[in-house]
Amino acid sequence: MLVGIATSLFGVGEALAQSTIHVDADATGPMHDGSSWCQAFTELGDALAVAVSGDEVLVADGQYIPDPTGLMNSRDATFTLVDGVTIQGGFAGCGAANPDARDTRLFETILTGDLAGNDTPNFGNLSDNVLHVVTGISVEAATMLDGFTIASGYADGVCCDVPSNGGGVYLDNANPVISHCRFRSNSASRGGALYNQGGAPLIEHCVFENNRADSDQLASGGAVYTSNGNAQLRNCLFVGNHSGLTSQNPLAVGGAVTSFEGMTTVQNCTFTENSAMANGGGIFLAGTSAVLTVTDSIFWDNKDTPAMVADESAQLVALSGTITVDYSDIQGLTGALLGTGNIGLDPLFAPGPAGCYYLRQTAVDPGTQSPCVDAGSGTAASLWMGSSTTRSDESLDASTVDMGFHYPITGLGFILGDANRTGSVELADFAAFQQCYTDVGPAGVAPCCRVFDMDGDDDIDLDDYKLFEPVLLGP
Ligand SMILES: [Ca+2]
Ligand SMILES: [Ca+2]
Ligand SMILES: [Ca+2]
Ligand SMILES: [Ca+2]
Repeated sequence: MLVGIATSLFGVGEALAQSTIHVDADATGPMHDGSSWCQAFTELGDALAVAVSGDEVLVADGQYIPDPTGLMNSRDATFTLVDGVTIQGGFAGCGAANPDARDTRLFETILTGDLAGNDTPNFGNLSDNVLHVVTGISVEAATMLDGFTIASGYADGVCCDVPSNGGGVYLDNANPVISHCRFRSNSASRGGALYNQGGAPLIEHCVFENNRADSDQLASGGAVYTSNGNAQLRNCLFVGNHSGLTSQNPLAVGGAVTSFEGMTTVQNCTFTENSAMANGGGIFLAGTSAVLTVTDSIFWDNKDTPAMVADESAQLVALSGTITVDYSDIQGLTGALLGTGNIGLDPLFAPGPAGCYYLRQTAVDPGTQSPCVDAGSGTAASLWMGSSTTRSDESLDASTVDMGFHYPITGLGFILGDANRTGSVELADFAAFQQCYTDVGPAGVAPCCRVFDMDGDDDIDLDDYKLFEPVLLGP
């Protein structure tokens, strides 16, 4: 009897408090009301349809596609953020020993705009893809999207209406937190991965890789385009994003980011291998009252016209407006940007458990230490970087903050030669070794090839192969 009373009281309390709504593509049911991992909704859209402010939506690994049912144009399908609702991906879900276990790498949760499931590498077969994978309109700061891969949005409208902006995420006067997300293979005319109109989103701990702006003559912001807003970019990695890949887009600007009017704040971000056909391979700023504030960041090997050169203006440039940059590493630094604590030295990227853009450190690697270590504007702890790392052995950033993107702690360990980070060296790694071996030249070794510099002498040659082969074949 006492047990019965306790249960019913608990039930009442639960009904009044916030709800936790589960989503799992593999939920076994038989009910699918979101109440547990195996009774989860199998579609994210169904959970968002019933979520109200204060609810949390938890999503298990797998792939989720916006539902086009009932729409005149299937490409208008999108996941719409709900004000005050947090949406978190990366859970193990139904059937796992611990369904609440969370690891955004191990349990990758993908929101994709590829309705027909027919995309090919290098942006092939996009004509069926949704315009925006995620849409956020007028949501406030308690709204959160955390721990997802967002891929294959295609906002291919003609400049400059809504369908041309933000293939991955489209924000209109919205202030959400978007964190621990990975944006890849999204494209648009402006803001391939994310477009912000007038809002103040906080975008942190995100990786933007291989997104592009290219759909019309005025392509801009391969990864992010922010217009008349107050966007904060904190601890994000921008790598391999492009604005205008071909001569069809001769005016394309902002390989990684375009900031038009408003204020944009960039802290502890790394921009590398981004490019724009016209100006600003890293960041392009425009608008008479535009303000860009950059601290503790790295701009290296971003390129723009006339000859795809990685000089200072290819890293970040203002057509109009004001750039303030301090404690940052900028390739080709001329002094024209003024500021305090800036350097223009090779950041010496190093491979590690979760990627290619850690920093070389003498504590791990007997070679030269990256000039970006301990070169930032304050302590790591005071700048929200104290629980992440730039070191391949995953020691937390201590004392003065290091410049650039910080990786999360994975606990995976790291072995030289494991280019695809499976935890072992196998044939797939050998294929990558071959590509890196032929890649060697006067320009040096690409950051992701450094995983094969087995002897640590800054090249990939036969000496490295002699050390790689036994790891591949075993003793
Ligand atoms: Ca497709
Ligand atoms: Ca430090
Ligand atoms: Ca491997
Ligand atoms: Ca070597």
